[in-house]
Amino acid sequence: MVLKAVCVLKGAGETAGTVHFEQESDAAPVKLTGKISGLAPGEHGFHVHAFGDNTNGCISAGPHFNPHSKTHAGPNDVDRHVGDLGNVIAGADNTAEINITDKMLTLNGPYSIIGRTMVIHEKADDLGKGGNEESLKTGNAGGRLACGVIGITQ
Ligand SMILES: [Cu+2]
Ligand SMILES: [Zn+2]
Repeated sequence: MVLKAVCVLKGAGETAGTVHFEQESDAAPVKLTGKISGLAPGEHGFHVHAFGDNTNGCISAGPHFNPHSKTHAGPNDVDRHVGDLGNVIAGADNTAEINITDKMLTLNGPYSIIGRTMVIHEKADDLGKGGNEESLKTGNAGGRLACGVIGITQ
Protein backbone atom coordinates (compact mmCIF):
# COMPACT_ATOMS: atom_id res chain seq x y z
CA MET A 1 0.00 0.00 0.00
CA VAL A 2 0.96 3.64 -0.38
CA LEU A 3 2.13 5.15 2.91
CA LYS A 4 3.42 8.55 1.80
CA ALA A 5 2.80 11.06 -0.93
CA VAL A 6 3.91 14.59 -1.73
CA CYS A 7 2.61 17.54 -3.72
CA VAL A 8 4.65 20.54 -4.87
CA LEU A 9 2.33 23.47 -5.61
CA LYS A 10 3.25 26.15 -8.13
CA GLY A 11 1.33 28.74 -10.09
CA ALA A 12 1.61 31.78 -12.34
CA GLY A 13 2.30 34.12 -9.41
CA GLU A 14 4.09 34.15 -6.06
CA THR A 15 2.16 31.33 -4.44
CA ALA A 16 4.08 28.10 -3.90
CA GLY A 17 4.27 25.31 -1.37
CA THR A 18 4.78 21.68 -0.47
CA VAL A 19 2.28 19.32 1.12
CA HIS A 20 3.19 15.91 2.59
CA PHE A 21 0.60 13.12 2.97
CA GLU A 22 0.81 10.13 5.28
CA GLN A 23 -1.52 7.17 5.80
CA GLU A 24 -0.73 4.31 8.19
CA SER A 25 -3.25 1.78 6.81
CA ASP A 26 -6.04 1.59 4.22
CA ALA A 27 -8.68 2.54 6.76
CA ALA A 28 -6.61 5.21 8.56
CA PRO A 29 -7.09 8.94 8.09
CA VAL A 30 -4.65 10.86 5.90
CA LYS A 31 -2.42 13.42 7.60
CA LEU A 32 -1.41 16.47 5.60
CA THR A 33 1.45 18.69 6.69
CA GLY A 34 3.41 21.43 4.98
CA LYS A 35 3.50 25.09 4.08
CA ILE A 36 2.16 27.34 1.36
CA SER A 37 3.69 30.81 0.93
CA GLY A 38 2.83 33.85 -1.16
CA LEU A 39 -0.77 34.06 0.09
CA ALA A 40 -2.77 37.12 1.17
CA PRO A 41 -3.48 36.85 4.93
CA GLY A 42 -6.77 35.06 5.65
CA GLU A 43 -8.64 31.98 4.48
CA HIS A 44 -7.96 30.19 1.20
CA GLY A 45 -9.94 27.25 -0.19
CA PHE A 46 -7.88 24.06 -0.42
CA HIS A 47 -9.08 21.03 -2.37
CA VAL A 48 -8.15 17.88 -4.24
CA HIS A 49 -9.29 18.33 -7.83
CA ALA A 50 -10.17 15.43 -10.13
CA PHE A 51 -7.38 15.35 -12.71
CA GLY A 52 -3.59 15.22 -12.50
CA ASP A 53 -3.42 17.44 -15.56
CA ASN A 54 -1.52 20.73 -15.67
CA THR A 55 -1.38 21.26 -19.45
CA ASN A 56 -3.21 24.61 -19.26
CA GLY A 57 -2.12 25.42 -15.73
CA CYS A 58 -4.26 24.71 -12.69
CA ILE A 59 -7.51 25.00 -14.66
CA SER A 60 -6.80 21.62 -16.35
CA ALA A 61 -7.16 19.90 -12.96
CA GLY A 62 -10.93 20.03 -13.49
CA PRO A 63 -13.55 20.15 -10.72
CA HIS A 64 -13.24 18.97 -7.13
CA PHE A 65 -12.57 15.22 -6.81
CA ASN A 66 -16.09 13.88 -6.36
CA PRO A 67 -16.34 10.13 -7.05
CA HIS A 68 -19.58 9.77 -5.06
CA SER A 69 -21.50 12.57 -6.86
CA LYS A 70 -22.13 14.72 -3.77
CA THR A 71 -22.49 18.48 -3.52
CA HIS A 72 -19.68 20.72 -2.28
CA ALA A 73 -19.35 21.08 1.50
CA GLY A 74 -16.82 21.36 4.30
CA PRO A 75 -14.36 18.75 5.54
CA ASN A 76 -16.47 17.91 8.60
CA ASP A 77 -19.66 17.29 6.62
CA VAL A 78 -20.72 13.70 5.91
CA ASP A 79 -21.95 14.60 2.42
CA ARG A 80 -19.10 16.36 0.66
CA HIS A 81 -16.76 16.00 -2.26
CA VAL A 82 -13.91 13.67 -1.31
CA GLY A 83 -11.60 16.56 -2.26
CA ASP A 84 -13.19 19.11 0.09
CA LEU A 85 -10.58 20.13 2.66
CA GLY A 86 -12.09 23.51 3.51
CA ASN A 87 -9.70 26.39 4.11
CA VAL A 88 -6.15 26.97 5.15
CA ILE A 89 -5.29 30.24 6.90
CA ALA A 90 -2.37 32.44 5.93
CA GLY A 91 -0.90 34.72 8.58
CA ALA A 92 0.68 38.17 8.36
CA ASP A 93 3.79 36.45 6.97
CA ASN A 94 1.71 35.42 3.91
CA THR A 95 2.27 31.76 4.78
CA ALA A 96 -0.22 29.03 5.69
CA GLU A 97 0.94 26.10 7.81
CA ILE A 98 -0.89 22.95 6.75
CA ASN A 99 -1.85 20.54 9.51
CA ILE A 100 -4.95 18.58 8.54
CA THR A 101 -6.16 15.08 9.40
CA ASP A 102 -8.88 13.89 7.06
CA LYS A 103 -10.97 10.73 7.32
CA MET A 104 -12.31 10.76 3.76
CA LEU A 105 -9.11 11.12 1.77
CA THR A 106 -7.16 7.96 0.97
CA LEU A 107 -3.89 7.18 -0.79
CA ASN A 108 -5.09 3.65 -1.60
CA GLY A 109 -7.85 1.80 -3.42
CA PRO A 110 -10.25 2.93 -6.15
CA TYR A 111 -10.75 6.41 -4.67
CA SER A 112 -7.07 7.18 -4.15
CA ILE A 113 -5.99 10.80 -4.55
CA ILE A 114 -2.62 9.77 -6.06
CA GLY A 115 -2.25 11.31 -9.52
CA ARG A 116 -4.86 13.99 -8.81
CA THR A 117 -4.18 17.67 -8.10
CA MET A 118 -4.15 19.86 -4.97
CA VAL A 119 -5.30 23.42 -5.60
CA ILE A 120 -4.94 26.47 -3.34
CA HIS A 121 -7.44 29.24 -4.11
CA GLU A 122 -7.56 32.99 -4.12
CA LYS A 123 -10.56 33.29 -1.78
CA ALA A 124 -12.18 31.60 1.20
CA ASP A 125 -14.27 28.47 0.62
CA ASP A 126 -17.82 29.07 1.96
CA LEU A 127 -18.15 25.28 2.54
CA GLY A 128 -21.38 25.05 0.55
CA LYS A 129 -23.18 27.56 2.79
CA GLY A 130 -23.00 30.56 0.44
CA GLY A 131 -26.65 30.32 -0.59
CA ASN A 132 -26.03 30.18 -4.33
CA GLU A 133 -25.51 27.49 -6.95
CA GLU A 134 -21.75 28.03 -7.19
CA SER A 135 -21.39 27.48 -3.47
CA LEU A 136 -22.56 23.88 -3.93
CA LYS A 137 -19.93 23.31 -6.63
CA THR A 138 -16.83 25.27 -5.69
CA GLY A 139 -17.56 27.08 -2.42
CA ASN A 140 -16.98 30.36 -4.32
CA ALA A 141 -13.25 30.03 -3.63
CA GLY A 142 -12.33 31.96 -6.80
CA GLY A 143 -9.15 31.64 -8.87
CA ARG A 144 -6.53 28.93 -8.62
CA LEU A 145 -3.33 30.46 -7.23
CA ALA A 146 -1.17 27.34 -7.32
CA CYS A 147 -1.50 23.62 -7.79
CA GLY A 148 0.46 20.41 -8.07
CA VAL A 149 -0.04 16.72 -8.82
CA ILE A 150 0.00 14.36 -5.83
CA GLY A 151 2.70 11.72 -6.26
CA ILE A 152 3.93 8.68 -4.36
CA THR A 153 7.07 9.17 -2.28
CA GLN A 154 9.10 7.08 0.14
CU1 LIG B 1 -10.34 23.88 -5.47
ZN1 LIG C 1 -15.96 20.60 -3.33
